[in-house]
Amino acid sequence: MKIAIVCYPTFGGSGVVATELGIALANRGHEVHFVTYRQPVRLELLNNNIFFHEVHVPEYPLFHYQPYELALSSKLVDTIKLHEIDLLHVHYAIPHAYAGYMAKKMLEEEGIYVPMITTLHGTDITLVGKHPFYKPAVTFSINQSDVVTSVSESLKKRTLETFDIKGEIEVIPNFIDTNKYKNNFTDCQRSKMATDEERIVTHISNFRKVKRIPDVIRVFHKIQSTLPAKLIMVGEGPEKEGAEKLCEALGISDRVIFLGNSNEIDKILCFSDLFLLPSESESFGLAALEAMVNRVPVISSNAGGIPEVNNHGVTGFLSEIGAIDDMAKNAIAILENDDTLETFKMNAIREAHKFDIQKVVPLYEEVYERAHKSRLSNA
Ligand code: GMT
Repeated sequence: MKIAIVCYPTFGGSGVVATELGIALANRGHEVHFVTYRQPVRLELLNNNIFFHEVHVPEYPLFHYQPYELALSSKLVDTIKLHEIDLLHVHYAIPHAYAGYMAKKMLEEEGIYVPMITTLHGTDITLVGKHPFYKPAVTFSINQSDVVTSVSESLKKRTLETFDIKGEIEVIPNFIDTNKYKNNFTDCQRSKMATDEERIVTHISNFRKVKRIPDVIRVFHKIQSTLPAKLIMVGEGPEKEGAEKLCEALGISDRVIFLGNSNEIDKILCFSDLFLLPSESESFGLAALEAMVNRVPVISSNAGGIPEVNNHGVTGFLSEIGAIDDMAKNAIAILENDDTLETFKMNAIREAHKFDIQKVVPLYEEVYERAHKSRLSNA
C-alpha cells in the first residue's frame, strides 16, 4: 500500500511513534511518504520504500502567522496525486487532521478519494485541542476522519468526554521494537556517569509544565538523601532553567546532569536504574515504555494512560500526581536492594514486550485495509 504520513518531526512522542510506524511499514513492504516541515528526528532515509516531502511555508510580511495548514494541505494534494497514494495517516489532530481534511476535499473535486486515518496522541486532546479557540475545528476534523485511533483507553475516554464525537475511536497502543534492544546490555558505559555505588535515576521529556519537572528534582532530592545516586535529565524545554535553579537551591547540582536533547536515549537508559515520570497528564507515556524495554523500572504518577503501561508493584510504582514523598519512598524501596532492583528490571523488560512492534503494527495494517476497502466502494 502507498501511505502518506503527516507528523511533527521533533523529539515529541507523537512524531517518534509516527516515524517508527512508518519505518516498520516500509520494512513490511509498504511505500511510505512522510509529509512534514523537517526530516523527522528518528528517520533515516536509507530505505527504498521511504520518501520525505518537505512542507515549505514561504514568509510573507502581510501574515502575522504563516499559514502552515494551507501549505501542508497543498503539499498533500500534490504528493498524493504524484505518487498515487492510497491513504493518509495523520498523527496529532492539530492542525494535521484539519489540513488532511482540506486535502481530501480538494482531491475529491478531481475525482480522487483518499481515506484519512487520524491518530490522537494526547495534548492534541487533553491540553491544546479542548481550548475553546480550537475545539470546533478539532471536533470537526476528528468527525470527518474515516478512522480515528487513540494511543490508550484513557485518551479514548477523555476524547469522548471532551468532544462531541460521532463515530468509533479504536485504541491502538504505542509500541516498541524489542528486537533493537536484544544485545544492548553489554556495552553500557556506566562508569562515565557514576561510581559503582551510585544508582542512576533518569528523566527524559520535553520539559514542559505538564511533565512536572520540579517533582522530578524533589523526588530525586529525597532519594539521594537516603542512598548515593545521580540524576540524568534528558531533553530541552521551558522548564529546564527553573530545574537547574531548583537543583542549585537544594544543593544537589553536583549530582544532577542535564544532557539536553539526545538521539542516544537508549545508551542513557542502558545504564539507568530508575526512570521518573511524575506527569500531570500523559496519554500513554512512551518514555516510560522506552525505559522499560531497556530494563529500567518506572516511578510515575497515575495520570491518564500511564497505568496502562507502568504496572503498579511489578514494573515500578504509581502515585497520585504531586505525591513526592510517596514517589521517593517507592523509588528508595526499589533502589536500596540489589535483588529487588533486579526483579523490577526483569519485570520491566518482560512487560515492555507486550507492546512489541510486531504485535501492534498489524493492528494499523488492519485499519488501513478496512479504510482502503471503503475507498474502493467510494470510488
Ligand atoms: O508532551 C509530550 O510528551 C509530547 C506529546 C506528543 O504528542 O508529541 O506526547 C504525547 O504523545 C505520546 C505518543 O503517543 C504519548 O506517549 C504521550 O503520553 C503524550 N503526551 C501527553 O499526553 C502529555
